Amino acid sequence: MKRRIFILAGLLLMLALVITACQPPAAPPQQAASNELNVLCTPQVEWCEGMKAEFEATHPGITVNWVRMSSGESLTRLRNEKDNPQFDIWWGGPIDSFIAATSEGLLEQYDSPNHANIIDKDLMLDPDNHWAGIYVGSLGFATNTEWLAQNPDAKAPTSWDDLLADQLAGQIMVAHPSSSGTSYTALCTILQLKGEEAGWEYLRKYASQVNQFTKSGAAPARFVGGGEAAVGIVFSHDIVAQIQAGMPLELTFPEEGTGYEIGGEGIIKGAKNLENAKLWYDWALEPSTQELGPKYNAFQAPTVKGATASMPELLDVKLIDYDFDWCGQNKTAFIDRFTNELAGADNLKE
Ligand code: S7P
Repeated sequence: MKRRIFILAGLLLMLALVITACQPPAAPPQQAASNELNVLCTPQVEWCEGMKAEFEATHPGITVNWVRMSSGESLTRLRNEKDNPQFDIWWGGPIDSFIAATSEGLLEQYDSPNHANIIDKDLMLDPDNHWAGIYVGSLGFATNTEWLAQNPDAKAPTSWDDLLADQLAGQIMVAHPSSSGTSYTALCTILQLKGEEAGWEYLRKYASQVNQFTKSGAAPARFVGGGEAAVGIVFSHDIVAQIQAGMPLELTFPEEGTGYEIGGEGIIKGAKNLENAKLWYDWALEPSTQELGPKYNAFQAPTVKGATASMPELLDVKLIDYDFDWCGQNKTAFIDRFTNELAGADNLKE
């Protein structure tokens, strides 16, 4: 009897061993879903704040922390934090900087299902899915109308060459291209319109007309509106925002053609809250999200089908065939040349 029990116990043990061996390997311990998202936000503070609130309303479990930084500052920050990224997603600012960031390995690839919404994928989507376009805006000139009234022989500029007039010596305000994507868009526009050699010659004269280089691209519209200079070079939607806020400004465009931006977004390589970053990225490519801009005084045109532009006339001007890839790949070299040969930027350092 004892022997039979012994054999039966042995068989049961063997059976248990066989069953265990056939089990699939145990799943790794589940990571707790993160409830945070750190956004590097490059547009205006009001829009960043609004987008935080809108996203949190759509995703109640996630808290968005954001910091507003100009494009050049953002790029420097991402380079410095490459081994320990503090941001999960970069939202806004011209794609020239996203192209530069991609070539430096700072952005994660993400094939969003909402890429299908994009109007023009050749123009507005990185072929390797490191960034996508989320808005479009054109460069314009903001002229103080009180200054125009006090200078009856002057007129609001309608050409890049008008900026070099003696009357505007020390009266131009623009951001520095090392910190600002707006200003870099202007620099690269000039190089494309005039060709490199004549472009750098023009930029030397242009830099000498400048009253002050600001850190942020939209700031000159406020300063010019406040009478600190006569003309600012700013994205037209930022000029409109200041006009709507009551600033005495006239918006004009250069007749020979103006540059434009595609504002981008991209997930930071090594993002600690990757799944939440993907949620934001997808959400930013929804038509309803892109129609939120005007609620926060942002009048850029959308990049996705089904979203209506609030001010389509801002793109209904002569635009140059802006080469984003060329401007993105040469960003560091062009900015170094501008800073070393034409205008230092020490006063803009933190
Ligand atoms: O205000 C919105 C906006 O003009 O800001 C971005 C701008 O380039 C960021 O500022 P910086 O020039 O200081 O980098 C634009 O992408 C956006 O349209």
